[in-house]
Amino acid sequence: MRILLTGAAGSIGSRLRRLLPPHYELVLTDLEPPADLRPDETFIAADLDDAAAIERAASGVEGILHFGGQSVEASWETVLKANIAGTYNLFEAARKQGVRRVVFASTNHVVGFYPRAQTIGPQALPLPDSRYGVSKAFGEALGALYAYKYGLGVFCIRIGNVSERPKDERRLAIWLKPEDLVSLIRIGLERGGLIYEVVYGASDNARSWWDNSRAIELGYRPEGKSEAYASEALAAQALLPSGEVSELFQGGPFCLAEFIGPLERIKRE
Ligand code: 15L
Repeated sequence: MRILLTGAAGSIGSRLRRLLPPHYELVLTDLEPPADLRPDETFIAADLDDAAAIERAASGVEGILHFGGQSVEASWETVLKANIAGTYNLFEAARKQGVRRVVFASTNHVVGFYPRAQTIGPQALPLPDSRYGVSKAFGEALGALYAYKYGLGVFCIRIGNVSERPKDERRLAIWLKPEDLVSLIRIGLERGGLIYEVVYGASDNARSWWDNSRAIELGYRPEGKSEAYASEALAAQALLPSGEVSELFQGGPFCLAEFIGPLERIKRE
């Protein structure tokens, strides 16, 4: 399968360039080429805000992995351009070019304001903790529209935190081992009959806040277990500043940024 990867120069994109080639023929895109682009890699420079450029990049591919755009909180202008207009351009390009599947990199920050004490599934109403989280909720909704109206297969992954090992207490609950992300991507691209799904991008984490049974039903078998890193993650946590808002909610520091309170107003059991 020939697959377009947006955000190829980003941190997850860079890992995927290393992990996906045994499975797929990749076409890479981003604003600028990755610094370590190899001669055997295909790269097309394109701004997500430029609909025509994205459509050209999507020509002749069977699937798109949409990992491009803004990946943390930013000004409204930035989020609007990169993640609202950009994601619209991406889905339009997929529709016009007859792309069969889109895997959308969503985020845990779509549901960041759920308390850590609550276990939620993919049907939880969005409670975004940032403009960035709102833009990813928009992307999930847009994916549903293109799946139901225009016949695409769309797989949204609410990614926790992708890294070699979980970095702190919060990441023990939401860690996603890079190889497990590849397993989810393969379900999104290859699973027969897929119309529209939302799953959580998390490994087999004992402290998880998410019910990921839908992903398991679709064939996901995560190999990463964050508990193996619990002592080092908790030691790193002890060095971080503590705070009620960032420790109460799933989105952590994304909830705290710009939070004006009072906390009692939104505290839930
Ligand atoms: C995200 O959505 C970000 O892209 C990533 O940089 C991390 O901040 C991650 O969430 C997280 O919640 O740890």
